[in-house]
Amino acid sequence: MKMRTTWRHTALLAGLALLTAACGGTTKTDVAQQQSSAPATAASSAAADPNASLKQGLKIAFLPKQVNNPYFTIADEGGIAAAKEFGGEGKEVGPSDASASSQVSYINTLMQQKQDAIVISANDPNAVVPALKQARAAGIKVVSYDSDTAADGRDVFVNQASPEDLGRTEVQLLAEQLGHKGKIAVLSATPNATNQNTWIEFMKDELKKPEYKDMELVKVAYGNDDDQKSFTETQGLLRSYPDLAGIISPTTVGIAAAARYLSDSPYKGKVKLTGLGTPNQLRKFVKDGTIEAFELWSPGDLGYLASYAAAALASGQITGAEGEKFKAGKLGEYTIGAKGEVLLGKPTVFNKDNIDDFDF
Ligand code: RAM
Repeated sequence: MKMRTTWRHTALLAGLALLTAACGGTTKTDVAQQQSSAPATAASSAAADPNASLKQGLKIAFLPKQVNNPYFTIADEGGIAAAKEFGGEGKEVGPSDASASSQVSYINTLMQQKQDAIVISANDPNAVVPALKQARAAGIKVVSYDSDTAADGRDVFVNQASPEDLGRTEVQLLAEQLGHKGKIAVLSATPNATNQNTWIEFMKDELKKPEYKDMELVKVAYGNDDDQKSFTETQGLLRSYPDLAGIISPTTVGIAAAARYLSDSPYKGKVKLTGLGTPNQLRKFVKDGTIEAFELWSPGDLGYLASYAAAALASGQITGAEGEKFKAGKLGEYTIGAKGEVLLGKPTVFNKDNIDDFDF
């Protein structure tokens, strides 16, 4: 990744261009918006000691939705780098598929290993909860990042961006490219993914506004964060709806597969594609005209922030209650919002003018 100052500067400029209208001016210390509609987390009864220093030698395990996903590789590298900074030890473990129950056996193993904290992106908000509850009862702190668990599965949720902004801006990005007309589809991750499902709800809500009266969401398809399945689902969408005008794929796996399919088909440049992807995976599709614009946050910063949140919990600095503050190294200070949520910040919109400024 480029130097931090470059990232911040470019992200700011790019973000301003398209996000201003949709964003309510939140900052990283504002109350985080909820990703799921789960009830509030009961913060631990132990009192937080804001002056406690971070313990040395903390063992922090990252459990992504799946390990063979470049997005999570970057996020977890960020988290492991943070652990090194605070004198801890980070590692990534996880399944190769993003199915609902694939993470449970990993949680059990991490519990046996007496990790100090588990940082998890949940494939299913509920399937992981019984195992996580056991881990928490054994004194392990749990931070969800990227995709939340039900509230009783974790202490803190580190949310990458406001889900409302993400859902609405995805629709806005596509609508601009379509002249606000035509049939559209969503190519999502797994049917149970908390993050994608929350964003899709906001997309549907955005589409209710009068300016989208000539746009119709015809289908939500699921590529399961599997490259081949996402590719086949894209093919299927175009077969079922030959007059499809656009696709939103709010998953880095989905958008890369859809772009590959479209770029090699007569639909290239005609069927518009947007969503959430990494600049390195999508650069060639922006350059060849398959994609005009897409969004993402910094995955490395997400993992880094989640790692510091885990360390602050494991050191007794915070308990996950609203209003508590902790320091996240180079990212500065964060405040825990309602329902135990911490918000990383705003995503960046990438297009042909700025994509070469990013390397991740
Ligand atoms: C995929 C995963 C992840 C999501 C990104 C945008 O890598 O589904 O959860 O946040 O896409």
